Amino acid sequence: MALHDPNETVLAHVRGQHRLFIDNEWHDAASGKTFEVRNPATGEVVAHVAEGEAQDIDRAVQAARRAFDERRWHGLPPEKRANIMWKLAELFERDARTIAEIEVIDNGMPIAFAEWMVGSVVQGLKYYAGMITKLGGRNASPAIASDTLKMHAYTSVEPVGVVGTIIPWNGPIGVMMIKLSPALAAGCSVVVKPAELTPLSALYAANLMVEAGIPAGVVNIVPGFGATAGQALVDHPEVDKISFTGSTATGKKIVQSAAETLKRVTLELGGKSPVIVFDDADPEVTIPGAAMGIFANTGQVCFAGSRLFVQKKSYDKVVAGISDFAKGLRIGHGFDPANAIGPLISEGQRDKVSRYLETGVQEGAEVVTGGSAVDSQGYYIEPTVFANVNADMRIVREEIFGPVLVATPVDDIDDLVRAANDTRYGLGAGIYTTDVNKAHLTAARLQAGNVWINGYGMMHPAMPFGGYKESGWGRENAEDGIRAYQETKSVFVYLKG
Ligand code: TXE
Repeated sequence: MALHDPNETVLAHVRGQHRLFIDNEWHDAASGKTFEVRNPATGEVVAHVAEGEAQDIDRAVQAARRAFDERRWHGLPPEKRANIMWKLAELFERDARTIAEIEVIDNGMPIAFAEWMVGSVVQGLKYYAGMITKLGGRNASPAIASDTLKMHAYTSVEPVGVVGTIIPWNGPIGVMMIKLSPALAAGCSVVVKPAELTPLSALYAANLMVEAGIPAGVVNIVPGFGATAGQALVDHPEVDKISFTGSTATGKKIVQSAAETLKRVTLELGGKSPVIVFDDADPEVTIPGAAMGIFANTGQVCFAGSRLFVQKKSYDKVVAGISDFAKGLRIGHGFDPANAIGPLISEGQRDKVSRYLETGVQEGAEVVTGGSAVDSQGYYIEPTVFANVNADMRIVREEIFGPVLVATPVDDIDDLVRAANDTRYGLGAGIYTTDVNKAHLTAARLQAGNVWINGYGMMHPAMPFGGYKESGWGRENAEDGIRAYQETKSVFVYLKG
């Protein structure tokens, strides 16, 4: 099969030297160590990247601290910062194809998915660039007075300081920028720790930060492993805030460590999101919506709709429809636009998902379609639908993070809601119905930070994104998103007389 050749810029970047980006300069790791990065579509090593550890994280944090204390970024007039962020958005737009192709090589995702993700980065940067000139505090109106005391009081909203962001591998540039855009708009300095499996797009973006005119030390990027680089960032006393996206287990560890210095923490964690289909749902909307709700990005999406609940009358038809849809999805390299399902990120993740497929069968679930890894050098797994499951099975309770859907027939709205909420997670939920009344009543009862009706996974910078329960703390995007990178100060002025 002839594949599209990546453009020259992509090849030059991937094959180039990958060092740590600190204070707008490139550095080797203090230890001199590097680590390998593989293309999950082929299993080949495509790059070697400097491996940051505690000493490098310290260097980056000190650079971020200096930039913050010297007010290099938040001391600039808001219009100037807005212009720089807008320019950064335009640079992402200019290089969108290049960044998308880097993601295909590094993460394995289909090119269309990568392009959508870079588009959402541009949208988010422009949204927050626009917000910078509208930020401000408020007055206690018009003056606070009692018989004995008169005063004027106001709040000022300030950047929280130095932010450490820890990024997963499933949407590398998208997740990095959903954190960086509001952090920059708030005026913070940032140290980014990309995922060890996918550091390449972040390092490409570093050049765009310099080109846009972001001052030295405001954005620093230190690739490395979680237990060393990530943990050092969480432990560092000069870091004021940690923003993390990743597994719930690591999120809990981060909270425990961050408690030592009482850092502010935002967490976007795992999910086992339900998708509810009522008898009156429109199949033309429901089948592709529910199928791509789980199979997009090979199921490696925090809000993947992995548990399907269908009202009994429609159950067989909907499960058969989604299974047929799954069979029609072409599996293969992300550069071929005909392929809808890319590889999983790593051999380890492929093996983990394979084990879940075996567990499902052992637990007594029925494989309706898929069920196996694909015999290939890349880390591919067939889109899989399990039926005949019950609420206690591991494949129903645990986040698999692969293209695996579990389907359950359910009676009425009360059962649907009860079953949907029967999880420790609460990130996303889908509802398919043509009855607008039922749609809103159900949405109100679901314990999830994001509810999608007659579609799945829509996101927008103006809409807060985050989870209930063990899916996280706080929200990204919108005004909630920037609040995560701000402190509020109350200022009181005594008025004599
Ligand atoms: O995740 P981790 P992993 C789930 C998914 C996957 C599983 C394991 O089920 O199979 O997690 O993946 C950094 N201090 N999700 O091991 O550990 C790490 O270097 C500070 C779902 O990749 O959460 C990486 O940059 N940082 C999830 C980031 O955390 C630490 C997306 C994520 O890695 C650290 C990813 C530590 N002690 C995985 N340990 C989603 N819901 O979106 C690790 N890291």
